[in-house]
Amino acid sequence: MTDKNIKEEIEKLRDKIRRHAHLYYVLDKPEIPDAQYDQIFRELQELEKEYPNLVIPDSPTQRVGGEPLKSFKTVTHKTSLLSLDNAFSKQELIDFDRRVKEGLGQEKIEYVGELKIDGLAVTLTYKNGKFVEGSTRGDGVHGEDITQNLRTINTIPLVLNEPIDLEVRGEVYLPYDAFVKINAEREEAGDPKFANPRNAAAGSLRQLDPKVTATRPLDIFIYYGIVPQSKITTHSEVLEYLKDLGFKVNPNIRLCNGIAAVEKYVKDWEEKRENLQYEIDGIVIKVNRLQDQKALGNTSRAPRWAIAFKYPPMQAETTVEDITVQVGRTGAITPVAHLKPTHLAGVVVKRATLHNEDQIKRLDIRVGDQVKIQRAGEVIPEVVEVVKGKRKGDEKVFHMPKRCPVCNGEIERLPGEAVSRCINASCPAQVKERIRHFATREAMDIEHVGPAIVEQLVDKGVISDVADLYSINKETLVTLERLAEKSAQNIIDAIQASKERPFERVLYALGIRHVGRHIATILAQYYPAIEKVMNTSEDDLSKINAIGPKIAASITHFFKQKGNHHLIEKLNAAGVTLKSKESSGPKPLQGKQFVFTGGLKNYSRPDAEELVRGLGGNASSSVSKKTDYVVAGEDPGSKYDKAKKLGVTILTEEEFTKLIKQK
Ligand code: 1X8
Repeated sequence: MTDKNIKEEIEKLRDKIRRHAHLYYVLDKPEIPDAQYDQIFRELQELEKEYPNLVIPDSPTQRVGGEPLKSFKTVTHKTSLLSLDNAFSKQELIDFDRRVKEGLGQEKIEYVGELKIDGLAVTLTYKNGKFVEGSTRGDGVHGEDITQNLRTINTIPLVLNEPIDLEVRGEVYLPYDAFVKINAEREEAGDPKFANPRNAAAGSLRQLDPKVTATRPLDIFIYYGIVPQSKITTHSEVLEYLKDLGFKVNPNIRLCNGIAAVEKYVKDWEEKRENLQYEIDGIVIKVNRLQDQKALGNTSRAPRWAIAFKYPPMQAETTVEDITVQVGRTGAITPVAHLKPTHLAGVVVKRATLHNEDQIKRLDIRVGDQVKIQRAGEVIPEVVEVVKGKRKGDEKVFHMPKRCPVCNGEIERLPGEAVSRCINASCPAQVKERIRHFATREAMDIEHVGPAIVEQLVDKGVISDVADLYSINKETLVTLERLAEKSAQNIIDAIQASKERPFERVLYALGIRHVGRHIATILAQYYPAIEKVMNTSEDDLSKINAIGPKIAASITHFFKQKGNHHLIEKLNAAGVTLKSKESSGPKPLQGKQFVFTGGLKNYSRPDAEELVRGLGGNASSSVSKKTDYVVAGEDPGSKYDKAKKLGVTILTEEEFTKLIKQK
């Protein structure tokens, strides 16, 4: 092939991929099987690998690219992104309609009704049909440049069907199923869960590393465009045109002739919204004719030609069929309501947390009650109210058990605490939860050792603590239900491999209350061996900025227990890593000059400087050409500007943590 032919071949593949990606992601109507699409995609990747000079940024293979950013650039929006006025009642809708009619001197107005997506507003700029910049709404005047992250969203076209200049606005969101999955992973990893899909989407868009964003299946609906098309006279035509250009526009749009039709649309979606695969918090109503929009204009905050009707939080009514308690890893007893299955916000709900004893008393929740449940952002819905009018009289008052339902051990509730706990550390429920936690990916990462295996091993008395894992043999494993010899060997190998996990993982895996991964990492930095952690005092621990009194007390409490001393001995005998790897040879930050500026969240200034010195580096207070790194915390001062001027590498606190963790 000649170079020209190859270039043509590559462009043909790109066009083909764009077309099928649009069919698949935007229209949800694929014409070819996934495998075939993957095949074409790989073909392009291979050609581009062979001819790297022909790679262009708009190629479908180049969505995830670029290095992690140090921070987001601020951009000034060409036209401000206004917010919307809200309406909370039918009357407020009628008032809006009256203002519009008076403003325009018309009898009846044609409106467009659209769903109000509960996500993050963004604006996308295209030049000559190419996506060149995307930013957050910010305060409406200034936003953050998140182009790299937006490029990873498959429903945002990198190239439009026409080579035009254009600005569009839309809402980035995370579908429920992706949200549920991400939170399950985070829970397993010991990372804090996102409270709702909106926060998860925001967190994903604010990643400095686009590779992380690319792992989150974010999506977008485009709802507004400033288009260079003189023939278009209405907003609904704008939306059609945006669709033709390749954008994803929400399909649930309705033309409403007059405010009564709008009311109907609002009412219809109040019920139907529960079946959507994404969260909406209301309806947006817009005057359809662009000329009318222009005539009405804006107030300083919001357009006069549009309004947002806000729905109340999503609730459902169902019956409490039973109340049971769950025993967690630390013995915490959580009452759970078992519900008659009901749809709420896109998922079938069968359980709701009742939090604790006091909450049940406060709301007077009884078995058999008709209750209102609400998913106010939380993943697990909660009971918010009992429908007392529907009581028949045979509902049963719930009493917290006096003894643990699993081990029959004593349950204790300390004064001032809301939580009751089973105080028997060898309670099988706790034991199982602790072992499960120990084996999770983010802890000791023991593949194949999931909840079902742990359940069997504990029930059969093969293991009763995490250290016992290391003495399991294959013969015992093959006696377990549904376990072939090959799988048994895999489990043994995975357990053995986990002995090599770094010390901070082990600290996290022990399951000390309030010690998540982050705290475990900090602990391992300050106390590079298990004896050091065991022998420290609450006072000493509290001197570390990230460790508050609650965490410090929990750590010392854990290591005061005889059983835990014994556990550590067993882990040690098994050969599990119980100290940080000695750095051999020159220290990893030898000779590096650090300057800290601004407030750090997880370290005091002296702590951070001490960490740097421990790794062979140096910390000083002023920036010069000799400075290697400036670590910029919150509200950095003039040192930050100076570093920028001198071209010194600037790190965020997160990047600093990453850097010292790598070393
Ligand atoms: C915000 C939103 C709008 C629409 C949907 N979801 C939103 N979150 C829409 O127009 N369909 S408009 C809007 C705004 O102008 N602030």
